[in-house]
Amino acid sequence: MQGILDKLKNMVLDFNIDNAEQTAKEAIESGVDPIEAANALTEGIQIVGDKFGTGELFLPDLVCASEVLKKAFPIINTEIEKRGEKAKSLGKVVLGTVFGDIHNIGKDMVSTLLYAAGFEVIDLGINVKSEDFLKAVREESPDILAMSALLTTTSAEQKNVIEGLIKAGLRDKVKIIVGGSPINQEFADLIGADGYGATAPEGVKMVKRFLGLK
Ligand code: B12
Repeated sequence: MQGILDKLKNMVLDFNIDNAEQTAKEAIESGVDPIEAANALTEGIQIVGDKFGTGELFLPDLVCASEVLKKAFPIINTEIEKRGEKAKSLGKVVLGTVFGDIHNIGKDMVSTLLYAAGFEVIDLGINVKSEDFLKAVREESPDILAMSALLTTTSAEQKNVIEGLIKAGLRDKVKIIVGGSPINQEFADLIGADGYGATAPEGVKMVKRFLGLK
């Protein structure tokens, strides 16, 4: 199994867009745990992101690596969903990446794992304006609002949304969880979120805890 996991990670590091779908299918056919497969892809993109951060790689490299993920993740996510428990809805989650931010891969992983765990997920997508989060909370009455932000600049948008909910008298109607690479527990506390998850599985655990589920 380690061989196919390394192959997934290396295809991100090698920007191997052409083989991405085929390798993802191969991984699924090999019987590997699809969550481990997703983690292998994540490890690869994190290395690329770090190298971009240190100036060793450039924006086109980031774009190519994310193209690999865009092709491989839907195949892996479909398998995670297939293996999930979809019998009944355990609760409703509204989810999105905040305004100004187009990173969707981590947000999609949170969405997939929540869905596979049995939650109804209303995914508002990327670059979601504060008013659209508010509208969804008002109209959908979710149990949980989950926000993702990958840029230091856009993480402040999570605070705007929470302030908007307070002003609209909706804050107490929903539990709010936040995540994304620049976020930590301290930031979550500072902006008045109810929880912070460093990973998608942590997010699922937190949602279950908030709803009194095991
Ligand atoms: C891929 C990528 C891109 C792709 C995005 C493609 C896409 N469709 O998403 C592209 C090339 C488009 C891109 C663009 C940019 N990017 Co970019 N990108 C990345 C990269 C390499 C990986 C992100 C990713 O997908 N990771 C894999 C997923 C699975 O991980 P994740 O998103 O962190 O999610 C996990 C957890 O954080 C958590 N999680 C995420 N959200 C949530 C939400 C909740 C509620 C919970 C509980 C958990 C949770 O669960 C996930 C899985 O366990 C990161 C590097 C990094 N280390 O994050 C840089 C990075 C985020 N990008 C960065 C930058 C600077 C940019 C640009 C500004 C570059 C530019 N000059 O144009 C633009 C901004 C565009 C915009 N307006 O949003 C910086 C941000 C620096 C900062 N702190 O502000 C980073 C950190 C790179 C770096 N080291 O400098 N990027």
